[in-house]
Amino acid sequence: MEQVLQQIETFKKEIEALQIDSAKALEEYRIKFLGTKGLVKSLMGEMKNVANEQKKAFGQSMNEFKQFAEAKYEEWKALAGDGASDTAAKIDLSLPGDALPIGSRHPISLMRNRIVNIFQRLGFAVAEGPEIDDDFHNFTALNLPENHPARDMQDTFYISTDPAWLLRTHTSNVQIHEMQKGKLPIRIITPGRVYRNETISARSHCFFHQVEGLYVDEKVSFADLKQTLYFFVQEMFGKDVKVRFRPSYFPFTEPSAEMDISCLLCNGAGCNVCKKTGWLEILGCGMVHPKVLENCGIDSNKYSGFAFGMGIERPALLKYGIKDIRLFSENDVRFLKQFTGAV
Ligand code: 2NL
Repeated sequence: MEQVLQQIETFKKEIEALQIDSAKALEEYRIKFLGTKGLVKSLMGEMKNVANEQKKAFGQSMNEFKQFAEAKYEEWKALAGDGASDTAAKIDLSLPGDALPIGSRHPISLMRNRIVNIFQRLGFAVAEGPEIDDDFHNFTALNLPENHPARDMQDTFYISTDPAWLLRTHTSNVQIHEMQKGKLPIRIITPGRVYRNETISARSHCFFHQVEGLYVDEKVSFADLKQTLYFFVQEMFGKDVKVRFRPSYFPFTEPSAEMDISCLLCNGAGCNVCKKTGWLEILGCGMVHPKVLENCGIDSNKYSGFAFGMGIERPALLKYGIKDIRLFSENDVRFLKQFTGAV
């Protein structure tokens, strides 16, 4: 018994004298004294050799020693932070922290923000809505007839067919929701992700991004539409860019048009990007079909509106000289970090 008590005193002195200054030293200490094969455990094992009347006193000394050794361990561990640091007690808390590496915005976000910003300056508000929606908000309200090819399983991801819930194929569903609220006038821009059942390639993907716009008020005209989009193009691509409108067809607008800009790369002379035409198609637009207004409970005799829609991927490919649309969704850091600092 005496011998063991002396041992305890010796160990106490040893611990007092220790200089724990690294996570490694701390771990060595833990193993030596507190581990399953450590000294505390093995001294405890001496209990069986102690005379019965001394067991109580021995137990008390042992407990005290164990608590002392554990307290020391906790003290050092606290000094070393989470124990991963190698400097333990030497940490200088007054030093500035390590700067976090600055991330970069995704090129799709950059392009979306540029587009949205221009329309915000014209008084358009950003509206968002669900990526999963019902058949009415994605198709029926937009005057897409029951047998329209866009409704085909080949083109649309259905979550259920009866009733039909789907991944939206355009952000028009957001505009339908907004019109249903019945608060007029409406001047909104709806950026977001959309889904189509397409084979993934360098040029197309099964999800991509769109910005649509909608302006509904009394006496909104096609002239308003043209001037709004003309302003957008000048802000986006510069004052020298030329614009043309071509007649087109969408079930949800009448009349409908597509807007081209003079090719940014060859300035209209004809190159590979514009397929020798000198023009790039950038958006579709038109006057909101009266049936669409009525489907949303808006009086089409009193109100009219214009709408437009454009993809984000294509202008981003053009602006940043990217050759493969799949890079946008692979999240390869080597690709993404090239946009550090871009706005
Ligand atoms: C394109 C063409 C377009 C619209 C989208 C729209 C929305 C409502 C009512 C009427 Cl709620 N129209 N959106 C109109 C014309 C064209 O998108 O080529 N997009 C990439």
